[in-house]
Amino acid sequence: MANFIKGQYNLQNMLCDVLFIHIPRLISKSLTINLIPIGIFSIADFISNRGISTKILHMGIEQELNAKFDVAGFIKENNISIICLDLHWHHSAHVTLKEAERIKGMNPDCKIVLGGNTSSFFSKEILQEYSFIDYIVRGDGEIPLFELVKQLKGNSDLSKVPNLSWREGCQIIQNNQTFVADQNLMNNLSFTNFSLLQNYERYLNYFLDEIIHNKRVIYFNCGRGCPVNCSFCAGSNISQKIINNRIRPELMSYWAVIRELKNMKQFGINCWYTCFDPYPHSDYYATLFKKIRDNDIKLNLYFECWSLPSKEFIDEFSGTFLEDSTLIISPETGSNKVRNKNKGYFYSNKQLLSILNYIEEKGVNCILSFAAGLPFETKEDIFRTFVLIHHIKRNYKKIEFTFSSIALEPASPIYLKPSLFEVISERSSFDAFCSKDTDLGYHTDNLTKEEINAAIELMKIEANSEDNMYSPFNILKSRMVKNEPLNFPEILQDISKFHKH
Ligand code: B12
Ligand code: SF4
Repeated sequence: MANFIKGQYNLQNMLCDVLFIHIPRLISKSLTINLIPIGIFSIADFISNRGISTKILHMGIEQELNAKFDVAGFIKENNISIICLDLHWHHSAHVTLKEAERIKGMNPDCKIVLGGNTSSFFSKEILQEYSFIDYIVRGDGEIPLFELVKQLKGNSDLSKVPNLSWREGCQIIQNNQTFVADQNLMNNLSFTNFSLLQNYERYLNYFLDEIIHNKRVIYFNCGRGCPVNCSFCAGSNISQKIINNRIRPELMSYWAVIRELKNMKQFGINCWYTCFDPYPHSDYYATLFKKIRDNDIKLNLYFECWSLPSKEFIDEFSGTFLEDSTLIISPETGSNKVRNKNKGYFYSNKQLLSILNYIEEKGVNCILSFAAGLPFETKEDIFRTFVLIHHIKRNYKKIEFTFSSIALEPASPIYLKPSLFEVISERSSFDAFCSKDTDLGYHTDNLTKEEINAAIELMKIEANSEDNMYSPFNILKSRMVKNEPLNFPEILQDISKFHKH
């Protein structure tokens, strides 16, 4: 706690058996891989409770605090023998492998373990092509990593380690994926043992500085998995089956969630962000929120809804959390047809507007998230998104917007079967995700990448523009009326010219 109060950052000598390292990647203002996967905290806590000394290091934070910090040299100096790197988000594949190679070059005797969604999905390809990676833990990592460390320190029978991919001579062995964290195990995991992270104060303050202002935010989900299949999502039911061998979502018990929230408060966290809503029509959260009130836990909550929230949910939400709390809803498109074809949980524009009325009535903050370039989406469908944004902008006071493109994610339904979704994939192997460039990785039968990106830029302008003849909505509307083509890149260029002058 002293560290928290004084805000000191320092890197002590770290004598530990297992070091987790997060290699960040800052791609653009809106896309960074700066967060450590939440599951790293639970694995690190799990193995350290079983007698394995463990630390977590965020390479970006260390370099921010000491520009000369060199992770490979640090490992050598501290003689650490097992290095765990998360290769969860594909965007960081390139930088993670580059750093792994440097670490191995300087520390030939250390063992490098990868884990996380992307490395789980491409485990065979990675082990075949990158000799400096020793092991990959596929899917949930708690028991497999514990068993791996035990074997490495003992008699090295790797065939006993569940979920492990490894090399025997030139052969890649994929042990059975028998470990899937269930409710019982999850209830006993801690996601909030931040003291395992070196200089955790800086990490907890990252959002204070960068994203959600004036808040110490922490991400935490009350379970794992998803029952539905959104076309673009690599956390969908079908993807979870492939990556985690998880068939259905698993939810933590209320008492375990309450314990974690109380722990958060001890670290001065005043904002909980969650993106886990597998059963939107159940009363799981309504009941949890009542218990949060009973326990007098005061927090802001940012809640990503996987469908539309019900009125009961909104009542409980607004009656439980502090005033900056926000609901994030992702209609993605203004076209009912496109939403129906792409989202696991469908709702119509009419249902959306009706619940927005209630959200406004209750004075709850709400952010709507939109995209462009979804499978089956035409330019006219994108115009419907502008119509919806325009309508909401004019009729609702508190609703905000966010816009982003949806990249091709490995193991998502569109990655697995692009032609079924009329998508032209530009990435079908691990190497394709390893390039330094990160773009959408696909285009569709109806839209080029340039058109998708321009449409998103126009949406951002629309959200902030006055309702005059130069607004993207009005320009698109007039083109529709005159039956002129909706050329998003050209319109974007014209509007930019207008802004310049
Ligand atoms: C919650 C969530 C988030 C949270 C992240 C919170 C956090 N700190 O982890 C938020 C909302 C911030 C987020 C952001 C992003 N996310 Co996200 N997210 C999810 C979501 C909904 C659930 C993930 C989760 O909670 N898993 C459960 C936790 C407990 O486990 P875990 O962290 O995965 O770790 C376990 C295993 O993966 C494994 N493991 C992980 N790392 C390692 C390392 C080692 C060495 C070992 C042994 C094991 C291991 O063991 C852990 C414990 O068992 C999934 C979709 C889904 N339904 O699963 C998408 C998902 C993971 N996200 C995704 C993406 C793309 C992103 C963004 C890049 C989006 C963007 N464009 O900005 C950013 C990246 C942010 C960053 N790194 O800074 C993709 C990943 C696809 C891919 N293969 O790359 C997914 C699958 C959704 C999708 N769109 O397809 N996300
Ligand atoms: S609801 Fe859709 S976007 Fe959310 S995790 Fe499930 S499949 Fe992914």
